[in-house]
Amino acid sequence: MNHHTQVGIIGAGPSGLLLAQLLHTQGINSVVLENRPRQRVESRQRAGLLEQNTVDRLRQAGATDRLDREGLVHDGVILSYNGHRHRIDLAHLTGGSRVTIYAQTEVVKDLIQLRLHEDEQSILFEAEATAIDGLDGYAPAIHYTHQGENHTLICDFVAGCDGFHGIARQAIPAHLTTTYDKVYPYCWLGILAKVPPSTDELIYAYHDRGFALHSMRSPEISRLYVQCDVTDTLDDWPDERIWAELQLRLGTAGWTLAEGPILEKTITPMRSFVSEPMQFGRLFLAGDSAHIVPPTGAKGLNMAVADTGYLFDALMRWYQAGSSLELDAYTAGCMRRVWRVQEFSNFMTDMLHRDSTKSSFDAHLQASRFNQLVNSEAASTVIAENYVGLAASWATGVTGSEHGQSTTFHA
Ligand code: RFL
Ligand code: PHB
Repeated sequence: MNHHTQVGIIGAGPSGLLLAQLLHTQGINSVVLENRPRQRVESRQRAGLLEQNTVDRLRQAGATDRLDREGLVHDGVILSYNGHRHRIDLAHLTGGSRVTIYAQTEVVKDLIQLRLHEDEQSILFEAEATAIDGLDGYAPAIHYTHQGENHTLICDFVAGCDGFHGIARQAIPAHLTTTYDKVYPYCWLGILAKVPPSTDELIYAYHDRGFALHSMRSPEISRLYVQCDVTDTLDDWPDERIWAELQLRLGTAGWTLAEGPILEKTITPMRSFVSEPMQFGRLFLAGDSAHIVPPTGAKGLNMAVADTGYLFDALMRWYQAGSSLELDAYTAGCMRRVWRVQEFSNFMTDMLHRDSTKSSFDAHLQASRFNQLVNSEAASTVIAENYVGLAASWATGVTGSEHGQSTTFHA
């Protein structure tokens, strides 16, 4: 079957779903193709921290009713070095900016519910995009399989919101693409535990035994992570070992970590990745399909939302004013922010993890960064500004990445 929509969106992660909903608010129709079942998409444990920019975009999409009720607003964050804690007062250091703890699973559930409530055909689950063609013409096509049959979705534009393992990035000719990649020599083991958080604010801990993070999902559920080896499997980490390491790494005098039943465990590899350009003809990539960051800076979801917001604004300039200027400048506009966020995520990752491959000289430099943080408000301010999210001007500034190679978009 062939059918038509204005914007064909591959992937029902945060970027694809948010784009669909934002477009809907402006009367632009779209179809989201998602290869996984709805239940799977709604239950993948991932991000938990939203920048103010992200909350603002969700509000623009009309998707904040539950977030406003259930989101936990945090004014500060704690960094710990072998048990010595240093609080970064986000609100004070950034002139009032804060972050909100609200799980990606809930963002995704809210967006799916909103979209399907308005149009039940607007998201097709278990619909796998297999190829994209016609990107240099006026009517690109996404070929996909759904319920055992082949279909073609013809659209004005294709949004590649299909994550790191999707097909959209591959549709950009290899000779036009440059990729940058860094894989870290450690992983995160993440748990979801049925126990009230032992802290009001997130604790990121460097310890000589490795990194740990105390985050949360709600007043009843904690989310915690420990650094583990790249060769580790879940069998290497029985519950008792996880709690023992968390106690040691997060511990400080006069404080104990409450333990509870572990509901879920996963191991996540850590990588930094950028692919340029983020566009080719009428295809635009957003989110993890174009870039990955290690989770230490809590930026993946927030960058996905920032790209999506930028793409939405550019598409609206096209549909409402007939201007392709913003679409032409999409890669350059995104890359400026992408590289800043890459640097911040890499900095946080390097500062907070134990890396046995480092020279003792580099290990001393790493330790010295904590001393600077404790002694210099300016150093804490830099972290605070990046952590709460870059000002909108990073996304829309007049200069993009010097290395960006935006493909000219033809009307
Ligand atoms: P997603 O969420 O990967 O969604 C892509 C969707 O595309 C579908 N798909 C296809 N559909 C149809 N046809 C095909 N051929 C397809 N190929 C793929 C997939 O099934 C999927 O549903 O990408 P998106 O929308 O760009 O969103 C990115 C975010 O999910 C990601 O950056 C964050 O989760 C990263 N992240 C964090 N980000 C934050 O901002 N704050 C955090 O606190 C944070 N913590 C984390 C994280 C990621 C983690 N893991 C597991 C990688 C913590 C962890 C542990
Ligand atoms: C989370 O709550 O899952 C979380 C929070 C902060 C991070 C990474 C993950 O940096």
